[in-house]
Amino acid sequence: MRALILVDLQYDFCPGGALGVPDGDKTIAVANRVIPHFQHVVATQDWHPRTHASFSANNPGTKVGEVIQLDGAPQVMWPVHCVQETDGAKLHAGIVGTLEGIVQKGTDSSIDSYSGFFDNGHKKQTQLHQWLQDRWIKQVYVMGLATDYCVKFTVLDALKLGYDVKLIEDGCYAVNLSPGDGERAIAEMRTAGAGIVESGAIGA
Ligand code: VGL
Ligand code: ZN
Repeated sequence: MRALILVDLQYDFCPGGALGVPDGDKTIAVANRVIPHFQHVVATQDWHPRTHASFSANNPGTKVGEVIQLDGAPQVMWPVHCVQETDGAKLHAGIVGTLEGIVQKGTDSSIDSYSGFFDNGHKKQTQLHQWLQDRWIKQVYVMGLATDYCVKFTVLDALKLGYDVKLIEDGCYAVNLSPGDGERAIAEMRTAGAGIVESGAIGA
C-alpha cells in the first residue's frame, strides 16, 4: 500500500505569507493532479504556539535567517509563522479532495520540528508513523514545502523508518536561504535512498 504525504501546504509558506516560499503556491496544482492516484493522503501542518523558540521575535537580538544555538543544536531564526489558529497556518483551501489525515508538528514551543515524523532532536514522535503503519503503508510519495527543510527531513526520516520513498520533485519549492539549498537537499535525499519522480509519471 502507498500513501501521499503533502508537506506544509499552508498559506504562510506561499507567496505573500509570513515565510513565503517563491512559487510555493504552484504546489497546489501539482497536489491536485496527484491526489486522485492515491487511496491514502495525509497532510502535515506546521502548527506553532506564538511563543515558539524558532521565531526570531522570541530571541531578542537575533535576525531572521541567522543560525543560533538552541539547547546545543543549530536553529535557524524564522519569522513568526504558522501560529496556531491563524489564517496563515491554515492548509491551502485550493487543495481538492479529502485529506484522510492531518498531522500537526512544531507544537512544542521549546523545539522545532521540520520532519513530519519527529522533532528536530528526535526525542518525540508525531502520529504519522503510526498512521501509516495502521494502513499497511510501505511506500510514501512526498511533496510540498519547503524542499530544503520540512520536505527534506520528512523524506530522510521516512527512509530511516524503512519506507520506500519517492520525492515528487516538481511538487516541491525551496526557501533557498543560501542559493542552491533546494538542489543540495534533493541530492541529499537521492543519496539517502529516495527515488526522485515527476508528478506526470505517477499513475494508478
Ligand atoms: C518550514 C521553516 C520553518 C517548512 C517550517 O515547512 O519547511 N520551514 N518551519
Ligand atoms: Zn515552522
